[in-house]
Amino acid sequence: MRTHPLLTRASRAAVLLSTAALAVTVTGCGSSKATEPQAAPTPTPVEPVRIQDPWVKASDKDMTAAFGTLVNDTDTDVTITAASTEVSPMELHGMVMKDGKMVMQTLQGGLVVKAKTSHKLEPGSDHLMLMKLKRPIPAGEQLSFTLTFADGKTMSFTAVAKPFTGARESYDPGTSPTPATSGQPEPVPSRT
Ligand SMILES: [Cu+2]
Repeated sequence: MRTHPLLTRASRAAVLLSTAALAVTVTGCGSSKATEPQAAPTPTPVEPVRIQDPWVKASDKDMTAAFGTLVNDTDTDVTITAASTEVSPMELHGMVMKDGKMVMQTLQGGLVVKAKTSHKLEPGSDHLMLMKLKRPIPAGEQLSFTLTFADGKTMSFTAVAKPFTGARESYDPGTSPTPATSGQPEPVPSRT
């Protein structure tokens, strides 16, 4: 059986045509999909509070504190409910007058930074307390801290350790100062 040359050519053309049509359809579809903007979420991190000049009191004792100026640029009060760092459990402390002297005390209800104001954390005033240091904090060391806010958001910052000899606050309520545990160096994790 012989195929008619004309028919063969015609059918081949038809095949070519349909292939071309298919190709056009495919590219058309693909390109339309590609150009469609997939509205990439551009997160604009609005930190409720920023901290200026953060620093930690260098310490060879088992307690120390972190300071700095908390700045709230927003229109709403911001409450810091917790602070954390890897070398110590932390508390939010304020100073109260007790029996004629200033003692530090846990801030009940957190540390509030009022709207459009700055709140100074400094020796003798509110501070971020490091309660039981695992190791001494030498001057010059950089420590990372994380603040947690009432809405669950967090903010991290790095503070440098500075020598500071003033403001030897005593801690209320009557926690007996525990002598720094000696001779138990933490195992240093080796990074290979
Ligand atoms: Cu304190």
